[in-house]
Amino acid sequence: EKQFENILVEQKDRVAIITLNRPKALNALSSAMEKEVVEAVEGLDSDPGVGCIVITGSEKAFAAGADIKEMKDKTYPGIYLERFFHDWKRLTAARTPIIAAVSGFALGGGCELAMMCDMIIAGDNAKFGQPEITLGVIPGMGGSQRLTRAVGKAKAMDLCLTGRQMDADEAERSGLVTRVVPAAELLEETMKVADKIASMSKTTAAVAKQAVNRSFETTLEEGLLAEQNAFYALFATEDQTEGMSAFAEKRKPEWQR
Ligand code: CO8
Repeated sequence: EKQFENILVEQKDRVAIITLNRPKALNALSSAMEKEVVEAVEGLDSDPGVGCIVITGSEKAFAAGADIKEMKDKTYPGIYLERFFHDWKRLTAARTPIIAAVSGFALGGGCELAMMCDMIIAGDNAKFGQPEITLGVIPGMGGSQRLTRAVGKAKAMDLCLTGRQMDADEAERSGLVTRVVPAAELLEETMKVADKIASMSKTTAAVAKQAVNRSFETTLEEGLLAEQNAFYALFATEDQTEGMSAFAEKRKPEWQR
């Protein structure tokens, strides 16, 4: 078992849970935490025993942004040459579905980290925002791009230009979050979804995730072609044979994974 300093990693059946754990800084994202989260995700992603990854924080904060104290004295050449926070991108290369379970603040990089995940499930106390403008900067991990794709220009401009926070209900209405649940039941409700996903064929789930993500990168015609080819390709898997046979035989499928 690997020891991390800024996160906790545990596994329940086929679901792995990564808990951001810098409570004194409201889980502000540091470079050290970035390294650990990315390393943990890559390890879990390549583990056939893990069918879904949940990333969560504390009740008060999913993450209140990048660590402002770590960033404040950085210079342009410094931040550019070190490719500050570039490695978060590696999280989006994971094939395993990732759910962000958000309670409390998801601000700046915290909101952006949640948006890098495949689904966001929010406690009714969740607050989303891109307050970077109040610090004299702008979002840097996708806030101007993923947020705009998720909620549209009207809300994205509002959040990025005023720095205001959006509550869980507004986030759900706007299409940012998959569902809102009572804060006290956040992990329990998230685990139900995660268990369900993890009960599927890991290969099939990865292909489904990739197909949906493809729609953000390409035209409808190309996306449809990619989808159809992926569908055809799944007929080369034993999980397709098993899934369809199990249906016909009225039994539960047993996936190869
Ligand atoms: N960084 C560092 N420390 C933080 C951060 C943060 N982002 N957020 C909170 N903390 C610390 C506080 O400094 C405080 O520490 P201390 O006890 O030592 O003073 C502790 O956490 C508790 O915070 P508060 O006392 O402020 O708690 P409140 O409940 O009063 O307020 C808030 C909660 C509203 C969340 C408030 O803490 C806040 O406004 N935090 C900053 C939010 C913010 O501006 N986030 C955006 C940061 S910039 C960013 O994320 C850019 C990401 C893109 C980088 C991409 C690079 C390529």
